[in-house]
Amino acid sequence: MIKIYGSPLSSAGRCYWMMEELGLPYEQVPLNMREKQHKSEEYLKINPNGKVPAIVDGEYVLWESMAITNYLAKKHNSPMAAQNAEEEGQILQWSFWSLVDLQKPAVDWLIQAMFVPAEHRNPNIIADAQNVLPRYLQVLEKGLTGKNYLVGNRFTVADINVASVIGILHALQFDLSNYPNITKWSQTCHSRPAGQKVQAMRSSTH
Ligand SMILES: N[C@@H](CCC(=O)N[C@@H](CS)C(=O)NCC(=O)O)C(=O)O
Repeated sequence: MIKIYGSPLSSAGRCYWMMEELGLPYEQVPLNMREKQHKSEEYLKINPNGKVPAIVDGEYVLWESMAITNYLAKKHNSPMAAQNAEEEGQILQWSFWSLVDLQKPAVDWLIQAMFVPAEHRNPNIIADAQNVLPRYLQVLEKGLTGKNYLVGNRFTVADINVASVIGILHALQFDLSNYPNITKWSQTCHSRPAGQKVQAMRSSTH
């Protein structure tokens, strides 16, 4: 059975979401980050970056969360995978963009707000994130104009990848009321049974 390394609270969450969408069995290997299990010699053989997630699917090993969601959809011939080169380009466009541009400020803010003790918090990092996020959110808002989903008029890997990044903003209680398209689409994505299941997994994870 496929093994997914990393807690649903981490970037592994989007891989669990994909597996739940596919309705396939998997084994969760959460790894205790406080005990540095993600830096163990054994785990570094799976992901030499010492980060989660990673998957082991038989003999096949893969890391990078969005490469994993893409692989899983394609491997299982899901309609969530790209059906042609144009769709593939768009799925990768939104995925790379969300990881490189959108997630960076969101995670910087999340780390300050949730993991750095108040006395060591750097308000400039939070202010910088709050400053830059609207620029990216406007791109997504525009990209969703007149559309229910990002690519191909159906729920795809792109929606899981980008909506999981928007999930970080929900965790930060970021006010998305200026972005009606994002709000509606995110609600559509996160309210899917698989999205709800992963949310429940997150809530029961410490
Ligand atoms: N781009 C990578 C990022 C992976 C990543 O930064 N994971 C975090 C948890 S969300 C991690 O393992 N951090 C531990 C560390 O950096 O030591 C992906 O999407 O898979």
